[in-house]
Amino acid sequence: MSTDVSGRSSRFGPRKRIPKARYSAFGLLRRGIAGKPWPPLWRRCELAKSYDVVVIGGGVHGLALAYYLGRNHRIHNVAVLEQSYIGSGGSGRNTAIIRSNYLTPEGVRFYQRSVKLYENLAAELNFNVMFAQRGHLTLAHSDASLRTMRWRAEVNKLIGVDSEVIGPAEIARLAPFLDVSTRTRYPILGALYHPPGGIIRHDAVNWGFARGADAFGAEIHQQTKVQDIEVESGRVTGVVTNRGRIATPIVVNCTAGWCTLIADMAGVRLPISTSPLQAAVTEPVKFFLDPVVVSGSLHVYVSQTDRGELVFGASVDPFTSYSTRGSLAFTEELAGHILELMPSLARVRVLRQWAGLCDMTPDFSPIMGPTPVEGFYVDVGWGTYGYKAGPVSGEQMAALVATHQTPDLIAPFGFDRFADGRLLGEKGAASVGH
Ligand code: PYC
Repeated sequence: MSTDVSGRSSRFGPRKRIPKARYSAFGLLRRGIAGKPWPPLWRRCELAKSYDVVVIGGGVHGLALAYYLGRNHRIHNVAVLEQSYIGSGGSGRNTAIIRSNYLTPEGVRFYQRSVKLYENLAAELNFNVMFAQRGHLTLAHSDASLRTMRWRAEVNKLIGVDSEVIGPAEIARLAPFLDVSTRTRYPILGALYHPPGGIIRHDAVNWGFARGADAFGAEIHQQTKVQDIEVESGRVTGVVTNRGRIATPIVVNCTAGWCTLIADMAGVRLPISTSPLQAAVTEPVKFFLDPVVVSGSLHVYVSQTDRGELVFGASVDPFTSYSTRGSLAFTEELAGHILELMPSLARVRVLRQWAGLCDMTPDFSPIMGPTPVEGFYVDVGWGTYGYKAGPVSGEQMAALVATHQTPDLIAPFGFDRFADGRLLGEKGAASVGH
């Protein structure tokens, strides 16, 4: 008899897969001619009385975890609980940038694996996630930031991640609309160029993982809010939701924005504070910007979608809040900084702005792994980096849940590092200053 994740009775059977309609040009043609609609991506299920694993949070992390539990470990009796609709939190609010040009060796290795998984994700999930590896430029406007770029480039290269420091002439070749003259208030001295970086269609990633997780048996429960986590004699026994109680030996907190509130329910206090991060999108314009452009000193980043819209972001708001509303102060400041970089955008109109919530840790690195409460795991504290890590954290957390062994790739990010003083400072790899 095989053992289950709690090491008790076995309910994990052989690999199980619910057949899904295959997406292809031929399939599209066939259904178009026959007038046959595509089936729903995932099932709607009644909430069961118990699950082997309960994942809290229906964003890319929770959905990827459910997918890899089924795909890699044959753990199918899984519920993903989402208080709203899937991808309604950070997974649908981020600016969709993917990269692995981090500062610490631990961070670079981890995100390197994530980029690899993202590269193959469309084929893996049979879902077009539109990953466009158009390159990523982090501009340096001072000697100090140029020094950090060189440091990042060296760490990246040692680990096998393609990054190098380039000068203004090469920057102008890659992004001709940037003002690389020395007449500006913050002249561009150089940049960290990271060719594998790019942008992705974040909703497609969420839906693709949801469909994949469903195919491996996981149940996705939207509009299901966790109200309490039951702990007896130091171990998890169940979860109370607005739709009833669930018995389970394993709960994984994959939430962003609400991660401290969920952890508090299990009696685990996280060293995290939550702040909004705002973003905006313009009307579509003719395609002119290939790479993602980031300026830490000017606190902006910009990319152009395949449809031509410019997507902008800035640093996190300088206060803690759960608000996801945009503010005029953000738009004004953003516009001022963008025009310093690309004066020709002066007449482009902003269509929409919004905010997501970022859970900031003291060292700007996430917290992944077990907690002092047996059966209660966390995959939280992603700050402004969460979306880049969706597939890899799902894959690695699934291995941890299934084997009770912390995989090497995530071992440095454990909850215990704060007590042990093993911080992993990734502030220098943030897109913008904080
Ligand atoms: O780390 O690349 C990044 C990023 C962009 C927006 C938020 N984080």
